Amino acid sequence: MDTKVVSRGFAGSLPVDSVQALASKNLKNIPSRYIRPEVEFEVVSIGESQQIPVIDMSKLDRDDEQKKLHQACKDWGFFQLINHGIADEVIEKMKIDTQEFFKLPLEEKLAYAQLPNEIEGYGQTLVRSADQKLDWNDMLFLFPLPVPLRNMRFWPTNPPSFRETFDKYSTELQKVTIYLIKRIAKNLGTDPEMLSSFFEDGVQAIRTNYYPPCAEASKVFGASPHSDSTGLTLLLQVNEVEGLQIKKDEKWVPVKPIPGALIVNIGDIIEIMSNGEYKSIEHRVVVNQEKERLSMAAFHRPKVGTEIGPLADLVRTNKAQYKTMSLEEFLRLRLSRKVRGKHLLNQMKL
Ligand SMILES: O=C(O)CCC(=O)C(=O)O
Repeated sequence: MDTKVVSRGFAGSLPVDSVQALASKNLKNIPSRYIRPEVEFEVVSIGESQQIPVIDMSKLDRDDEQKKLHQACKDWGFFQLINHGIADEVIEKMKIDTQEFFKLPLEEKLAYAQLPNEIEGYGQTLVRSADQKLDWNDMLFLFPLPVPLRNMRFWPTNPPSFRETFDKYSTELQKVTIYLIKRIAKNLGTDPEMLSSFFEDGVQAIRTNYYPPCAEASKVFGASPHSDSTGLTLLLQVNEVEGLQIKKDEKWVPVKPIPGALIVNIGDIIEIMSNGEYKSIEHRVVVNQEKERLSMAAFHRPKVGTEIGPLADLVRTNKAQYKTMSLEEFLRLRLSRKVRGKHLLNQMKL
């Protein structure tokens, strides 16, 4: 497999300081590169009624739950998934090992640091220029699937169980993804086996985010507003501290984590393949003044060689709304600039 296709060789990031190390200095005023005044001024919804839908995976063989899934994908692009079938022990162990990794001294974490021209490893997301504003976040970015793509150089060996835990967790997420993709295909009126075949042996990337507490929390982003260039993203809130907000009707809606649930969102690739019926929603992360927050975002993309474009079944009577291009071209476009809102989808529109 050509590993360059997914990350390597064209996705470099300029090295910047660890945010965790910066936060440990307890500075009253943080460096101006992190200050984003717009965070404070945009409207955040406070209504309890505006909460993302909850989908029960164990009931998806029933028509009513299947319809609920359709509405969730259409109206929200986000839902919380309960009864997903991943054993509590697998999730709990993943949470513990992740927290243990970020507790290691900086020098130990730096053994897994990103290399020039690669996004994999411990570091920050796509820093392209010396004056680019920065997110208040450190991350560990790995490609667990397909297996030949793994670069074990970046997989922590401390805590000692990390690799095994991560391998199990990634395999379980892949199974959930395939199941959901089939259910989504059914709702879209396309062949579930055909759509899921793109995602079997698909490219899975897991980004583990560490957001330290921040003295000027109301002025920074943990993650700048963006949509995901994936098919589906499955997010685990590792320590259940709130921070994720999604854009709905021009307001930011905070997502209240449900213990044990996974947060699922439609990515740009499913928006394109569904010819716009489902939407990939912009989201962002705000940080906390006192508490650290950890999350794991698992991005599921089709396998290398898949054409990214509206599915033929869905454009028989409707005009195609998006261009078609290879996954490789699509990812080059994605990685060619810093993450900003829905700019990638806008470039794909016809
Ligand atoms: O931390 C979160 O809740 C979301 C993270 C996210 O959007 C990302 O890693 O792309």
